[in-house]
Amino acid sequence: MRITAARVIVTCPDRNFVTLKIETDEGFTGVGDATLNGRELAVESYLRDHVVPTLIGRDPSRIEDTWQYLYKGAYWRRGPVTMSAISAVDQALWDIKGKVAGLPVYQLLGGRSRDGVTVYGHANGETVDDVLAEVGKYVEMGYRAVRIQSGIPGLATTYGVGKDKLFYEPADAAIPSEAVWSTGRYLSFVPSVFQRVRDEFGPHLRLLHDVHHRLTPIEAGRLGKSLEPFHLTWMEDPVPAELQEGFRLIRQHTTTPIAVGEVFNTIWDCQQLIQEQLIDYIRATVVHAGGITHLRRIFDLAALHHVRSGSHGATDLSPVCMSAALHLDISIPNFGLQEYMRHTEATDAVFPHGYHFADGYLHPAEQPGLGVDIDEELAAQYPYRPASLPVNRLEDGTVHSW
Ligand code: CS2
Ligand code: MG
Repeated sequence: MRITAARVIVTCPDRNFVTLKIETDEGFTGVGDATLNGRELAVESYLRDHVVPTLIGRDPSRIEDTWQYLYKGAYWRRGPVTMSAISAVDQALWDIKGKVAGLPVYQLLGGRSRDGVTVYGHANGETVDDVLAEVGKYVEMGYRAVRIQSGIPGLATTYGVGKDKLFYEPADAAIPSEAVWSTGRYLSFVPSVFQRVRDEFGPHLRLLHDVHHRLTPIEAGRLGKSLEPFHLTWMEDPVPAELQEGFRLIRQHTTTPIAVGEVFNTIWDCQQLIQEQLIDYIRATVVHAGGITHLRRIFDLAALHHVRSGSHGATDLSPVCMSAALHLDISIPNFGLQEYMRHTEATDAVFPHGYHFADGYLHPAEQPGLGVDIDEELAAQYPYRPASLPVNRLEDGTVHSW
């Protein structure tokens, strides 16, 4: 079998997505997500101008070889643009392999290790009362784990607290909007939010919180310690992770579990964090971390060191990525949690998929391959719209987030 064509499709059904579709001479096709929030067209160009020409004529069954060719062959290794492009090819080749075998991809990865993929949703609101009402809705829908984000008194906006609820989208303007941040106001307020949530929902609902890289290690240690009475499942992205050893300081001060990795794109971004057991959950995901082939390598390393998976699953990761993520989630031994922010109806229509939510779990598609596709005619009705993630400043105007 040979690859005969590959197309990069950019579409904006309520938000931008970049998708690679590969065709073969035997009629099998595969899809891969290549969306990089706010930098979509950079990946589109990388794929169209530099990757697609090298795919034509290639044997689609050679997944590992193609991964190594694109990674080592480029000379310029790593980085989110490169790794998202490689990931899209990798996903599409796994999709084709599954279709050729007549099996869902999770069967090629060793089969099920569990019955369903436990997911968490996002309860966020401007006030604690709004947050409590949102948590109630998620509990009603059957969720077993909920991420809690609240507006902070004295701050006009807070990243992670959107106007929309189920479909919250942080990329909001062509030129980035700017928000003001105060670590002092944040640290003194957050514990009271979790106190109210535990008071109302009891000890068993799993609770999570995302710090969005806003703190230093010692500040994160203080936050983790102040949240210990509310036994969170995890405190996410407490500090930026370029300096992996920074996490040692957090670990010395708190038993609140730590999750990190949504911006990671290779195993080298987290090898120290994992090997020194400085984190509890690794949040890298298929689209930004080199596809199923490379993410499985990260999860295998994590399994040796008591670290579980907790893949990123915000709305900027398309249903193609979610499909691929679920095949990994259901099969690996050290699965932890999967983030699940629901896509809008328009997005779901452009990407028909076979996975479904029931009783707090996502269930992977049972069709051969990834079990997801792109409706190209419908996609063409939603042209690209520039949108960027916001920039954060301290009250004195300093650009923040370390
Ligand atoms: C967040 C995301 O889902 C999360 O954990 O951190 O909102 C993230 O900021 C966006 O996906 C960035 O594209
Ligand atoms: Mg996050």
